[in-house]
Amino acid sequence: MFKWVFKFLSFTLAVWIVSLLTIIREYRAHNRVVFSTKNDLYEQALEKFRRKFEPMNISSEFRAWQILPIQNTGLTDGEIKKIIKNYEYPPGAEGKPVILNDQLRYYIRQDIHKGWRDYGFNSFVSDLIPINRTLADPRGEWCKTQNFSSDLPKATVIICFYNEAWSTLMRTISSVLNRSPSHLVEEVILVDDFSDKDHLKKKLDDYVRDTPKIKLIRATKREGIIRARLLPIEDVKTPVIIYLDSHCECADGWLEPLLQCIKEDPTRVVSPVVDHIHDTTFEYISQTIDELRLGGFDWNLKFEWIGVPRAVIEKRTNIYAPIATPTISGGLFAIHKDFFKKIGYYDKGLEIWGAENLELSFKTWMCGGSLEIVPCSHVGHIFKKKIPYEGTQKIITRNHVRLAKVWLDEYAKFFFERIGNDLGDYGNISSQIELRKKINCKSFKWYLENIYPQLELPDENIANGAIFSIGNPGLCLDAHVPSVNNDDTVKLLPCHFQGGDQFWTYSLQGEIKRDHLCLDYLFNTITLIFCRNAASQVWLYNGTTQVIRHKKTKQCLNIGNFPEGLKLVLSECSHSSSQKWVMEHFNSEKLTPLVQNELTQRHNLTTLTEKNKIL
Ligand SMILES: [Mn+2]
Repeated sequence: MFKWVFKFLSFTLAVWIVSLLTIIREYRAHNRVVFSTKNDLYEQALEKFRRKFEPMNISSEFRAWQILPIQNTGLTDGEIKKIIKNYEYPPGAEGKPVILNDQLRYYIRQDIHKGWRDYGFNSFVSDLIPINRTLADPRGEWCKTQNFSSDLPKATVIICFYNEAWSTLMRTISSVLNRSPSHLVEEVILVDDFSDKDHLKKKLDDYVRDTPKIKLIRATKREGIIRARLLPIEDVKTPVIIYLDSHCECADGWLEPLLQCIKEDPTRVVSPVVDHIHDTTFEYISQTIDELRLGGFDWNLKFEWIGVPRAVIEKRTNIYAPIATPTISGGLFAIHKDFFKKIGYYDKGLEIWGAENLELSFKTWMCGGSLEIVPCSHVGHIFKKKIPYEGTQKIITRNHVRLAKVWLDEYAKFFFERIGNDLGDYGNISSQIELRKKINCKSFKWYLENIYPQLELPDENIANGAIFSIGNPGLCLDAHVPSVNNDDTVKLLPCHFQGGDQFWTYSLQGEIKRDHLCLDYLFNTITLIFCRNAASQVWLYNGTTQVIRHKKTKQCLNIGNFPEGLKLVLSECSHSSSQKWVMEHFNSEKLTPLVQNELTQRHNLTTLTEKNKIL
C-alpha cells in the first residue's frame, strides 16, 4: 500500500517539475531577445546579391542587406503594370506617388480595403513599392554643405510597433540603415508590443536573425507605446537614443544634424522635420523651409502644428538652424540617454498612447533641457487615418488628467473645464510629483511665458463654457472639431455641460472661439473655421438683452424651425426668445471699450430700423 502511494506521489512530482520547466522555457522563449548573427543564410543572400548586381560597388554590409526582405504581393510584373496608372519601374522611386487604376479587380479592391482596415493606410500600394526605394533629397542647399564633428556620438534606433504592415516596417528599417553612416548606428532595436499578425512572428524572427545590427524584443503582454518604448532602455549602449515610428522613411542626411545638436549639448532633445508620406499613394511630400511648423497644443491638451511666430522668424540669421519648439509630435526624436534618465523617462503610469509627447515636451523644457526641430533632418511619416488602439479616448483623457495634475500647476483648470471637471481615476502620481521636486523643475507659468507665449489663456476671455438657448431650453451650440473640414456647420444639440464639443470662449475681440477656430457666417451657413480677424467673425453679445448680434450682417443668432428640424440661422433681430442665449461665465466687466461701443451702436441702429418698419 505504502509503495503505491509513494509511486503515485513521485509520479505527480515528476509531472509537476516537467510542467514547471515547460512554463519557464515558454516564458523565456516569449521574452527572448533575438540577436542577429551573420549566418550562412545571410552569406548566401549576399553572394546572390553580388552576382546579380555585379557592377555595383557594395560598400558595406549595410547596403547589401537590402535584398533580404522582398515583400510578396503574389502578383506578376504584368499584373502590377495593369494595376498602376502611372506605372514606372520601380514603382514609387524618388518618393513619387503610386496611383492605382480606377477599374480594379474585385480581389484587389478587397485587398486594398483590408489594408485600410488593418493598418489605417493603403498597405497594398506600400507592398508594390520596393523596400529600399529612392527618395529625392528633401534638404535645403545649406544643409548639404554642412560639416559635422568627426566624433559624433553613436545612436541606438528604437522602433516600436504593434501589428505594423510588413512593407512599411521593413522600409523604416531599410531607410535607417541605408541612409545613415554605418558607424553612427550601433543597432536598431525593434520592440514588438504584443502584435498578433502572422508576418510579425516567425517571418520577423528569421529576418532579424539574418540581418546584422537588428535586434528584436517582444513584450509578453500589451504594454502600449509608452511602456514599450522603455522596454529596451537598459540594453542601450550608446549615448544617444533615437525613437522612430514603424511607418517612417528617413531621408538623406537625416541622422548627422540630430547627433550634432546632442553632441553640442546633451540636454537638447531634437526632432527631425516630419515630412508626409501620403497614406494612399505613398508619395513622399517634403516640407520646404517656408512650410516649417512647430509643435504646440491647445487646452484640450491636443497636440497641434503651429506656425513659426513672426518675431522668431525675424530674429533668425540662418533659416536652417535648429529652432526651439514648445512641443513635439512625439513619434520621432533623438535624446541623450542620460538626460532621458534624469527627467525620469516617461511617466510609466501613462497608458497605451497619448499625452506622452506633451509630457516629454513639458518636462524637457521645465527641467533644464530644450526642445528643437532640426530643419536639415528630414524623416517621412505616414499619418494614419486610424490609430490601431482600442478604447483610446478614455485612456487618452486619463493620461491627460495625469499630465495636467503633475505638470500644469494652476493652469490645469483650463483643461479640466474642457472635460466638465470630471477627472475620473487617474492613478497615483506621487512619484511624478516627487521627481519634479527632486530635479528642481520650473513652473508651468515659466513655460507658458517663455516657451509658448502665443498660447491664449481662456480666462483672458469675456466668457467661457457652454452657450445655451433660452427659447429652447436644453439646447447648446455644438461643433465637432476633428470633422471641421467635412462637416463644418455648427449644430444645436442637447446640452451636456461636459466641455468638449460644446466648449466656447468669447474673446475680447468679440469672437466666439474654440482654440484657433472661430464662429463665422459664410455662404449663409454658421460655421467654424480658422480665426482670421474678419468682420464676419465678430459677434456682439449683450448680457442684458441676451442676443448675439453678427457684426457684419447686423442680424441675430436665432433658432429656425425647419421641416428637417431646428437649425441655427441668422435672422433680423427681434425680441423673440429664440434669439436669446446664455454664455456661461460671462463677465461683462471684461468687455473691452471696443466691443462695448459696438454693442451700443448696434442697439441704436436696431431701434432705428424697427422704427422705420413701423412707419
Ligand atoms: Mn505614427
